[in-house]
Amino acid sequence: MALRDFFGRLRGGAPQPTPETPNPDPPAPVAEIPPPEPEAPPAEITPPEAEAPAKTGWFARLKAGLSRSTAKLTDSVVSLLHKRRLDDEALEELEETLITADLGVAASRRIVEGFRRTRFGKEVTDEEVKAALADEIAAILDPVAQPMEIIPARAPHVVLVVGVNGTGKTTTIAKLGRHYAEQGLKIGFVAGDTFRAAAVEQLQVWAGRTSARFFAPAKPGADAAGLAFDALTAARADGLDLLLVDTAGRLHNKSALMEELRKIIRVIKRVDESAPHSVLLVLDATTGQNAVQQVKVFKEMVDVTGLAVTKLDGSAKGGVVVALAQEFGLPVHVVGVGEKAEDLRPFAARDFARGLMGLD
Ligand SMILES: Nc1nc2c(ncn2[C@@H]2O[C@H](COP(=O)(O)OP(=O)(O)O)[C@@H](O)[C@H]2O)c(=O)[nH]1
Ligand SMILES: [Mg+2]
Repeated sequence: MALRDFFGRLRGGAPQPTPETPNPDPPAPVAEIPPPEPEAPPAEITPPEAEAPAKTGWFARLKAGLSRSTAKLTDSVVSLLHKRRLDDEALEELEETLITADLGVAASRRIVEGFRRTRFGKEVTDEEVKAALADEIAAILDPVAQPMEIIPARAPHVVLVVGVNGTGKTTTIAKLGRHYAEQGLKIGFVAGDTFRAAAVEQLQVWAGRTSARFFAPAKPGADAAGLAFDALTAARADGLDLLLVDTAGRLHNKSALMEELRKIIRVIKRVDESAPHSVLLVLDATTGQNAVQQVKVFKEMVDVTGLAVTKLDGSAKGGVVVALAQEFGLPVHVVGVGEKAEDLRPFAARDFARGLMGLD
């Protein structure tokens, strides 16, 4: 029986879900993975109306979260095209504006070509511009808006979570874990970022709240691969459904990180040849184009199966999700618009595109 839920498809052996829930060369130092550039603090987020239906509440939150990106994008596009005929010059300026809003060269070109085909020589109203942009963006996002498929019958389904430090790996593990625990799955967290004591403690706190089994390193800096091996062995013996494995985001250089991640995968495969079943790369939207660079770097290291994009609430660079979709075509499973567990949500192309353009 296939059971669909918010975050993805749970297949086979899911224990009673709630009824309603439907480029760089290898030796380059890791320092070359651009670190997040912190932006100014995010605008205040209005919490969803308690009475409002879930979808409306969530959409309002997404829209509020994207408001800084929306302002950056729509203000410039609207002032650019206001009462102006869509001629070659206007379209060229539109392309530049979209690139500036982090949509990337390829996606910006594609969007402008769409405008050229359908609206060349016409004068368009501000609302038409926004709606048309939202449609073009949704068309780019649609193929990548795919839920993460969790198959509890794999006992456990193993998700390896990778990404640069500070992007939100540990928080995302905690939020995903809580969600699936609520679906009735037996969860385990593996604190594979063994060098940072704070990272281990952070995950332990979440494990306590979630009633997840927690697998900690024997001592700080203990071998992450050994930990993953022991954790998966125990998880199989205990009949866990889902094992979420945290990893370090930065070692002293890129080849060390690659070696570590590959070693974790190698030893996991000794316990279950089909694992890891998902390799989730977590990206921080506030880093804009650096996120694009991070995908390139991590794709060279491991077989990334999908993306989570966090901190859309704090970013004016949410347009980068469009660049990621166009450039890599990797599934975007979930997006984060805040620090609370309910702020991690499945990625929906049309909602995101309309939210980004400030439309309802
Ligand atoms: N505003 C906001 N903060 C987030 C989001 N996701 C994670 N964070 C915060 O980002 C910081 C780094 O997250 P963490 O999970 O420790 O990153 P890690 O180093 O990749 O494990 C923490 O303070 C999180 O609370 C999000 O979607 N929105
Ligand atoms: Mg962490």
